Amino acid sequence: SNEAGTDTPRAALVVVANRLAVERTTAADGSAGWQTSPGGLVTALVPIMQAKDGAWVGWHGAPDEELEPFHHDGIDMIPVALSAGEVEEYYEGMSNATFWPLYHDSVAFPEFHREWWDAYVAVNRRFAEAAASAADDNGTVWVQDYQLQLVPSMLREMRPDLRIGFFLHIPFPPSELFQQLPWRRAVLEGLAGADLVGFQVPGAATNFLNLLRRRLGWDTHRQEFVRPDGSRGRAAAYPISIATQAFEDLANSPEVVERAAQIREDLAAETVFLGVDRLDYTKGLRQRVRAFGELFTSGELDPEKVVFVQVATPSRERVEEYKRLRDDIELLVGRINGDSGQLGRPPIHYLHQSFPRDEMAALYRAADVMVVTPLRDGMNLVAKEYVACRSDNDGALVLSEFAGAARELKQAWQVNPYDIDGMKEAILAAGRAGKQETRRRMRALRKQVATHDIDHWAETFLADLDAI
Ligand code: GDG
Repeated sequence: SNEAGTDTPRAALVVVANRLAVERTTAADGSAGWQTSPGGLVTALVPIMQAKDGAWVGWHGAPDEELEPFHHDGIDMIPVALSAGEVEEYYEGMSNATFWPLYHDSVAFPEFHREWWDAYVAVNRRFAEAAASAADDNGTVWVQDYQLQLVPSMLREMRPDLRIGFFLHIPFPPSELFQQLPWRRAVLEGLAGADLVGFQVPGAATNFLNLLRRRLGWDTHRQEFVRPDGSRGRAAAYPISIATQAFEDLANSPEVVERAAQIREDLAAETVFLGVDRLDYTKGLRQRVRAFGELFTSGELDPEKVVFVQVATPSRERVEEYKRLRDDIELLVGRINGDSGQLGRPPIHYLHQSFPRDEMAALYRAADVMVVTPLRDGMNLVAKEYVACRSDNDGALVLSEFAGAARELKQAWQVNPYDIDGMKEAILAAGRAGKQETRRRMRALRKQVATHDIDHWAETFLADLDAI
């Protein structure tokens, strides 16, 4: 049966995300095609969806283009069209210049624009409609992330038969910050349309439940909330993870082992520090680079023996704050290399590029110390990937307390990224730690990441949603 009366195939499990699970490819002969996206979420969900007759609703990445649903890799892909104006207002604006900074402790100033909000509502409705016509009777819909916070309640209204899950990949802020949002009520009601609202850490679920109680006057009882119509939902933490085994296997492949050795040879350093982040102001790059700059200038890190490699993957380059960040970082790095470098030996190797996964694995393998110091981060997968790649049990992790991952990766050298002196001490301590201590810590970290991988995350969430 198909209540919506469309030709779209009806799926038992529908995932709704800003982006579709595929990317465009161009073959050697110039013909266009699709390939499954390499990201962790897609990799984890594809087998589940193949087994469950799944459909994926998302934007295909090109503005002003309407596409028909198509089948790829055993999954029905349902493209949602966005106009160029909507990309600006719903995606770059409301999602990435309002929600993103607001939810990350307002480390950059969130902008509030009513036109952006209107576009956000309209686009969320379009995604909800697409999901409503894709889902089979009594099916399950799993909505992903901050771009689509209104979809759960919209969908609930359109299709009360559905089981609806929502997962927020980024932090959910304390009420003092959230309450700045002019559309706070709509967002809370939007999320609470889900039967299960998942967050990265328990504190985020608590923030959300507190807001439902104080702002909307709803009853809550532990993880449960009661909507005005008497129906109930749940909010809880499901810390996301990585395909641990796949990363480990990749890191142990002969090509990656060889490439890691080559990187060490090229860098010709006793100690290699590494940072890998999207170039984003939440990642604490300004503070991190400053800390390394001071360590190199003071000689506490010897620029003749130590290098710091920072991969800063290009990101959201049309958003103003990101342009500013890039300029700041490049000025800082240039200044430090100018002050402390020698011919052929810059202390900081800064790469504003993105690399294939095997190159990332080789870098992880080659680094003595991984430095992950976000000012605020929902989880941070880079920290987990580094751990997964160290089956040699070597390597030290410096990790911000303000990454969701800090709750699980307790044996890292944890730092407050706002405390530059504290960060410098931790960087030095991690760099100087003896093999025995490094290995003791790495073994414990590896145990955590091995037993809590992305399959565990997806299965736990879907099982809990199913049990509601
Ligand atoms: C959001 C939340 C949460 C980066 N550069 C390259 C590359 N990457 C890959 C990393 C990693 C991923 O991108 C980044 O994930 P993170 O978790 O570190 O950060 P966000 O992008 O901000 O992700 C975050 C996550 O969602 C999941 O819920 O953990 O808190 O902010 O996998 O390896 N990969 C390749 N080349 C690069 O140059 N191949």
